[in-house]
Amino acid sequence: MLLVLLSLFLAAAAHGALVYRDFELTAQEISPDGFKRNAELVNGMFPGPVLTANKGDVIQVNVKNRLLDPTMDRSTSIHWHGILQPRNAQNDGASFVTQCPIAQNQSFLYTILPEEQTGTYWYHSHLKTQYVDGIRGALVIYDPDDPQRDLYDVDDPSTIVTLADWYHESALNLTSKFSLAFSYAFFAGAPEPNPDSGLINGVGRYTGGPATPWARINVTAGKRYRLRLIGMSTAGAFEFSVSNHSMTVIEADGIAHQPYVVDSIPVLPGQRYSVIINANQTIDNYWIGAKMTDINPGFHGTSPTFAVLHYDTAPDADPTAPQPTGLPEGGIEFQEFNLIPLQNPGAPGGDGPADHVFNLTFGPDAIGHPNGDSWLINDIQYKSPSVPTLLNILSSGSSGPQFTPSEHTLTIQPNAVIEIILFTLLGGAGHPFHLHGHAFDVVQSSSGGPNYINPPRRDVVASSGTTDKPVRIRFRTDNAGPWILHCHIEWHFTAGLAVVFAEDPQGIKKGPESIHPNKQWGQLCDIYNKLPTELQ
Ligand SMILES: *[C@@H]1O[C@H](CO)[C@@H](O)[C@H](O)[C@H]1NC(C)=O
Ligand SMILES: *[C@@H]1O[C@H](CO)[C@@H](O)[C@H](O)[C@H]1NC(C)=O
Ligand SMILES: *[C@@H]1O[C@H](CO)[C@@H](O)[C@H](O)[C@H]1NC(C)=O
Ligand SMILES: *[C@@H]1O[C@H](CO)[C@@H](O)[C@H](O)[C@H]1NC(C)=O
Ligand SMILES: *[C@@H]1O[C@H](CO)[C@@H](O)[C@H](O)[C@H]1NC(C)=O
Ligand SMILES: *[C@@H]1O[C@H](CO)[C@@H](O)[C@H](O)[C@H]1NC(C)=O
Ligand SMILES: [Cu+2]
Repeated sequence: MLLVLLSLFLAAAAHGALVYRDFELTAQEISPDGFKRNAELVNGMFPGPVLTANKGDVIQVNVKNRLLDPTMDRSTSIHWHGILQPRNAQNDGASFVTQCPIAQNQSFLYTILPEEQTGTYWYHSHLKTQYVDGIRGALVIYDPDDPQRDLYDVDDPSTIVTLADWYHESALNLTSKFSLAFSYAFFAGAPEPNPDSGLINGVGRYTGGPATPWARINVTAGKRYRLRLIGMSTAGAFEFSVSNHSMTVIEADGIAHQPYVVDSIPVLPGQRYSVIINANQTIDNYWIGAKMTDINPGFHGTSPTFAVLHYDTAPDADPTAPQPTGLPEGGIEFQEFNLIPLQNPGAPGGDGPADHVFNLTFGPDAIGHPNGDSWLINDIQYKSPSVPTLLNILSSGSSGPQFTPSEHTLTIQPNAVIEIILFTLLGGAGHPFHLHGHAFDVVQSSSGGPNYINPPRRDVVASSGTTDKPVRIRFRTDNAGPWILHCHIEWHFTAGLAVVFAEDPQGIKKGPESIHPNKQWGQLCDIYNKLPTELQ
């Protein structure tokens, strides 16, 4: 224990600072789109406070659970999305995978070790659908020696652009409504809750609602801005563009990529991009557009989601030009497959066969199945175990951990090339699959491939599956821990669209990669398991 602490502080001393923050979670009334509702907030804010650090820093966040509103989840856990957490899975924050939830009135100190990672990340509750109700915010790790620094002039918290969807009722309220109304297809088929609005930097409007002032991003003519786009929505996908300004993409999901000029870019739940905007147009106000759509065929259409790019000395007003509706005419549409990683490109295993291939076929179990209310992967609906996967592994005997069929946990060995095929008979637009513990190479995406030489590298991929072009991703097992792979549409995730990879269970228990949770972590389950059901 002492040793772990000591090495932590030595690590901080050797590389950077110790960044400490208090996150107090409370339920409070807010009205980001003009509609008042109770939401679950970090330090009273939506989005939560921006968490920034520099490369090499150690981040500690003390999460204090003061969630008292009975119409929302009152336990919690926080995931640091995209941070790989080597030898530190106990701080990944995924409920029932790497920890038991933090009970009401309890606190938990997360120690996050980004080590060499830099770029754009975010944090959010990882308990059921809780982040639908709030608890989400930006996490940015700046690189003082960014190899692409000469491409932009400004990169600070004012250039962070969060894209979120928003509902006028709590996730639990929506869940009960939808399961009553659609007994055959709770969140599995078309009927699932649609967001009421899209929010840019926590501000938006809903159809028929008041004219809430749009968020503004201020620029000075002649400067180049690194906008850090963060898709922190729960179902809605955004098509992002800035009128009269092209964008140069230089980062996807924390990984630097070669500059790629586009005019609009889709940002799905969980995805992030850095795009450079050159403020070289006539001094004026310009629309920032983020058309929100959803994969759901029952979705009520698009939602008007805008912000204003305001040049210094231009009037303090909205643009007078028409609002953009997506890709401008003749513009270049982003294609994921054109992204090339800046450093060490190339898929693990090259064009040779992977050591293990997992063919994950997914789809809803709904129509025609009277009890179907689920999403399945290879015919299994993921259900959280009562003993978190990490605790199960750490407390297992010499014969290794046992997993029940519904915790759909696949064991993978260290130093192997893993390929995952994400396949759905549904086709259509994408389900954004996110893997914890690894960034992966997208050797085949819906827009092209295969490419083993320099495919895009990221941590959320849209699996728009057609029969001949399923998405294929690859990673090398160099990070012992239990890592969940799940759809980032929260309604799908809670309905079972997930699997867990138990990576190197032996290595988790002993050896140089082993994981040593502290006493506070060890007490989480004891406290949580004693809670009355309605507080769990
Ligand atoms: C948490 O504290 C509140 C008062 O602040 C109390 O009403 C509630 O019962 C407490 N919850 C638990 C689980 O102890
Ligand atoms: C949930 O529904 C209840 C009952 O209609 C209502 O009182 C409450 O305000 C709702 N809560 C939220 C956050 O939507
Ligand atoms: C942008 O500039 C205006 C003044 O034109 C100021 O009122 C506003 O607070 C600024 N917004 C941000 C996000 O800095
Ligand atoms: C912005 O682009 C539109 C459409 O191409 C054009 O009509 C308009 O003049 C441009 N605005 C400015 C200020 O350049
Ligand atoms: C503005 O900047 C963009 C991106 O750097 C560039 O392609 C374009 O030519 C510039 N336009 C003007 C009018 O300087
Ligand atoms: C993956 O599984 C699906 C459904 O069983 C099957 O149609 C497909 O051919 C499989 N793909 C590969 C590459 O094995
Ligand atoms: Cu999905």
